[in-house]
Amino acid sequence: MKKMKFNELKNHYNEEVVLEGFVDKIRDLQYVQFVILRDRYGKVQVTLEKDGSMEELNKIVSSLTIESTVKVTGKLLENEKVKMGGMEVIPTQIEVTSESYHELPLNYKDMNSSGIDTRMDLRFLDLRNEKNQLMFQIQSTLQQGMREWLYEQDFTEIHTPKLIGAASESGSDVFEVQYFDTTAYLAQSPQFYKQMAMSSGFEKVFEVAPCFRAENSNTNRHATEFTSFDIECSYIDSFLDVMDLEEDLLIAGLSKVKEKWGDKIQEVFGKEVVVPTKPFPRIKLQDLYQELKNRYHYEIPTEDVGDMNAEAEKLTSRYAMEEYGHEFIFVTDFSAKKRAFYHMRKEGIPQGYDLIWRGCEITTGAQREHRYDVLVEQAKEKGLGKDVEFYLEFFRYGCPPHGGFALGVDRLTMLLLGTATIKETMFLFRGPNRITP
Ligand code: AMO
Repeated sequence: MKKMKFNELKNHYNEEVVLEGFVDKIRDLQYVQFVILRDRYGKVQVTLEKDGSMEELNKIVSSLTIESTVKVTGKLLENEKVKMGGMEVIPTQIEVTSESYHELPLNYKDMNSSGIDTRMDLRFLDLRNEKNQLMFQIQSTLQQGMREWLYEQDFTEIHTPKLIGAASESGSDVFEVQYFDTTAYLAQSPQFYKQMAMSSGFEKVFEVAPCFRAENSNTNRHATEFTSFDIECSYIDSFLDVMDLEEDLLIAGLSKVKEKWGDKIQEVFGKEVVVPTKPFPRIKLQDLYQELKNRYHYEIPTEDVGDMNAEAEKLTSRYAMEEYGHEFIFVTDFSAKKRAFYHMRKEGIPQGYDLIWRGCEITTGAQREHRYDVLVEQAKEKGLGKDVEFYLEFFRYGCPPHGGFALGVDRLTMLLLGTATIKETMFLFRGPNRITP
């Protein structure tokens, strides 16, 4: 007898089926018992008459508790009167495979009944919520779409170490860990190693992996550990090639999501999945400042000059929609002071960009400085010494011109589905005040 998922049942009326799932609801009435089972695909009703023909099973159901898991064998019947999919199962066997002993500490079916922190504490239950389950299926599809596209373009998926001997982005914001009798650090990004792959002649690589940031920021978009979708490729002519590549990658990911989940996202999250058109609008930072000033009377505060901040990002998206009817916009020509030392510069201007989507930065990308002497100077200028010595070696024996970018997967999901915080779109959130469960 075949074990079936609940979305396959429609083709098996009048057959014996085996179903496994959680007990979602029980109605124990005078003459009949109903048990609603739930698996990740849906719900199905199990119906038991109390006419003496199945007393043993009636007893099992009488002592059954909500959220236990069961294995039910029985006959699947079509029954128009049953609201739940017009079908029911008449059981011949019920086996309780795991008993839920206690009243649930979280009403996971109603997300508004608990605060976000309680939900995070009890995330294993919170994730039983249908909307949450859907969120991770969608995130998975998004990554599948992007991965498939990269494989088609002949990219190699790599895995770089997360335990490293020196800071990988900047000296600050790095977690130290004791490593035998020395100190190691958690990788802030795979930046140096994906560039190493270019020096090694890999030409096109990507990695989907955790990044660790010791930033004490409690915003809706920051986590201390997040998943980064990192890309690097060789023999580019300029950072414009990197931007073109990112456009195609996002179009591939969002097309896949729209095709599979577009209607469901609209229904459950009230968000339209818009597959963007190429090219995405592009604007230089100084021109953007001018637009924000003229249109919205916004002036970038002194400490952020040469860079963006959360408010500027929000207004930038508004500008992109009003001016171009586009959800995405690339911002280029940041100040060298505000950008990493490994960005190539032309006449002092970093050859890189940020990509803004729905009011939030989702990517930093750039052409990298691959000329050893120049790179050494730029590292020195940022006060980086010993920490980057191993990295600088990558550029001494020939290294193709190259560039790349990183997309935050959790942030992307947050913006795609319009959740209030990144905590909701992470399997388990990690922040300054949370490293459990
Ligand atoms: P950057 O630091 O801008 O660039 O990070 C790239 C993208 O990762 C996401 N991100 C975050 N998501 C959640 N919580 C955080 N604390 C967090 N920090 C960053 C964002 C961001 O745009 N090495 C470069 C990339 C490159 O040049 O290839 C880097 O790490 O979506």
